[in-house]
Amino acid sequence: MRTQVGIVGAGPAGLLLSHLLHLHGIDSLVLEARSRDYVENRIRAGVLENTTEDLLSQAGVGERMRHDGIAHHGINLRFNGSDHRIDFRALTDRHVMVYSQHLVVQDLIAKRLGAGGQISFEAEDVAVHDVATARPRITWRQCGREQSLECDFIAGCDGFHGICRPSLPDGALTVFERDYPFGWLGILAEAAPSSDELVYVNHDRGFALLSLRSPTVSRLYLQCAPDEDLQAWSDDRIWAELRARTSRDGFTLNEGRVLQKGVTQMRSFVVEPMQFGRLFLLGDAAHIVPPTGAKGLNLAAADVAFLARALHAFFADHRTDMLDGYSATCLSRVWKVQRFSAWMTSMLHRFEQHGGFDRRVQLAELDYVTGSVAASTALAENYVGLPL
Ligand code: RFL
Ligand code: PHB
Repeated sequence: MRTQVGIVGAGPAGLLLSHLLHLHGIDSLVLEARSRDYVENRIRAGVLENTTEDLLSQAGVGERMRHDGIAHHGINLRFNGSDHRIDFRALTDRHVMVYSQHLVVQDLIAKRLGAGGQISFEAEDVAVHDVATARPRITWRQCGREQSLECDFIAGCDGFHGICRPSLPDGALTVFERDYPFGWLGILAEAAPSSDELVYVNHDRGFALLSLRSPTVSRLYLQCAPDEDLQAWSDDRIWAELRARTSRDGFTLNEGRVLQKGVTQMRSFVVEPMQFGRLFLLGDAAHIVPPTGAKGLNLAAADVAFLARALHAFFADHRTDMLDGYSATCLSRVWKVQRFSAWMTSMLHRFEQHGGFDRRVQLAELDYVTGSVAASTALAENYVGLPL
């Protein structure tokens, strides 16, 4: 088999890349380890930058998002028992869109399959070969049969635990990382959102986040130990902790049936460069941000936009300059987003090692960010998304 771009991974990065390439008349084949049902129902991100929303709309996959998504024109930072709103509309004239990642994935799969695109789900033992040559290959097993795909380029869109990054030779990549001494315990609950907009809470007991998925479903998070044992968290204990951390005069937390719970590790991670020979890394395969800035999916979409443009320049005009610049172009955005995500994380979480001095500096930072137009604008323009 042969295609122009072999794509490993049918997460948002791989699917969006396949779709944008199709719009440029470039062939691709997507190989995904999991089933279609699994990837279409994997609950993850919920906040799309204005930049990502525009990208999806311009690519013709924004119809359901525009109908069912909820535009948010601000967020609230809650500390010392009161709310401080960051008004995106007033500060940037832009907004974010609350629309679940799994719906983005469903929309992209429907679009690709509808246009005759090829996605091989449940591909086993995917491996990449000869990436330093002009004829890279991908092999895998499908329903017990060995398969091989020759391509011009390979896009590694297989997430943090994928095979593309680890297949590169030792020393090809430099890793930059930071682990955090906490995780997030997240729940999806059948409860109307307690607030119209997201609330990020800094509390002496630890961080909490009130988010939502729809007018009847809330998404809520609590800072916890990185290796927190979910068994120790009954639904009652989760609600009691959420009530304690989010309390504010006049605020009532809406509670309901817990539909799903899980613990997420917090990590900042980047590899440089994001390319080796004819293998390009995109999204979580190349970088991870802690979720506090709601950036992971958005950063993946930005990588895709850059690579799609570069591949178009290559196939349409034989230009290699944009492919050569892919890693540097992406990394300049990646590091700004890393900075923002690490900053939001350090401003909002409880750090065990903090003494009274550090805690007061943290509260002063929140007070400054919410009190200064310059500082709130800096938060707002990063949250709604820096221009591509
Ligand atoms: P994905 O989504 O991990 O997709 C990778 C795909 O590759 C497949 N795969 C393989 N396929 C073939 N062969 C192999 N050997 C393979 N190994 C893996 C996987 O099955 C999968 O289908 O990476 P991608 O496309 O780069 O997308 C990244 C985003 O998924 C991620 O950054 C976000 O979900 C992060 N994130 C958030 N991002 C936001 O922008 N806004 C948010 O509000 C937000 N909230 C979150 C988040 C991530 C979370 N978790 C669970 C990590 C909240 C949470 C709790
Ligand atoms: C979510 O709704 O899942 C969500 C929202 C904002 C974040 C992270 C996750 O910063």
